[in-house]
Amino acid sequence: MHRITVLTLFQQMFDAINHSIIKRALDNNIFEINVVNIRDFSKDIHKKCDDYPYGGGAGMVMMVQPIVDAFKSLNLKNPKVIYTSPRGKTFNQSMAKNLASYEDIVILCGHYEGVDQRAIDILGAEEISIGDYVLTGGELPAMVMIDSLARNIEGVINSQSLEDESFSKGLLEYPQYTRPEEFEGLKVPDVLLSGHHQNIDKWREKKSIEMTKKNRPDLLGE
Ligand code: 4G1
Repeated sequence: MHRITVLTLFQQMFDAINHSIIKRALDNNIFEINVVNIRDFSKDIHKKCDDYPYGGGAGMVMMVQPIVDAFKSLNLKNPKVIYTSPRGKTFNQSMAKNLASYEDIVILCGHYEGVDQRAIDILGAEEISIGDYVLTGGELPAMVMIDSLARNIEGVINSQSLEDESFSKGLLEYPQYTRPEEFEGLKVPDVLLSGHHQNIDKWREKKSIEMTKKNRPDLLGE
């Protein structure tokens, strides 16, 4: 069984995962998500987990002791440890596939100005970012990574839908339609109703290439 442990100050944010399609896989014991509240490991009477940065500057830094104690309490043998961070390499599908190969993953979520560097060093964490924008914490990035890696675990979703996805071909997806055939004067393209599978495949590939040229020319090396 795959196990993902999240270290966070905002445990309730992870309730959202239990309402996603990943829920079925959790119910089937394919993997388990263990959300640990770093605050439970604070030694401060007020459960304080952040402090002023050495050297000055704005904001607060998450303290090393509660994080390291939370991690040690897990008693994991050889986990893959990730720190969600704008300093990391940008997360992509091949990283999602790679993470799905680990039995034990720990994800540390930062808040405020981030965590004390010694926590990253002691946990041996790899820094991974979900993209270039400012966020208030690493919880949403952690959930993005969990959703994405979980669906690459054997048995979570059917293997055909995994193969069919756009990233496997390096192109964006073609447009999809479902019933009705006409809505507010807009018709489904004739070819999709033709039953001619070769023509349908050709049309879809043409649309994929058009879409990729328009929105993601970088995927075509352009
Ligand atoms: C400098 C974005 C700071 C943000 C430059 C993607 C962003 C974690 C991520 C920040 C975070 C840029 C992520 C910024 C993230 C400590 C807690 C860092 C929140 C924090 C572009 C705030 N992928 N951001 N700093 O957002 O954790 O994983």
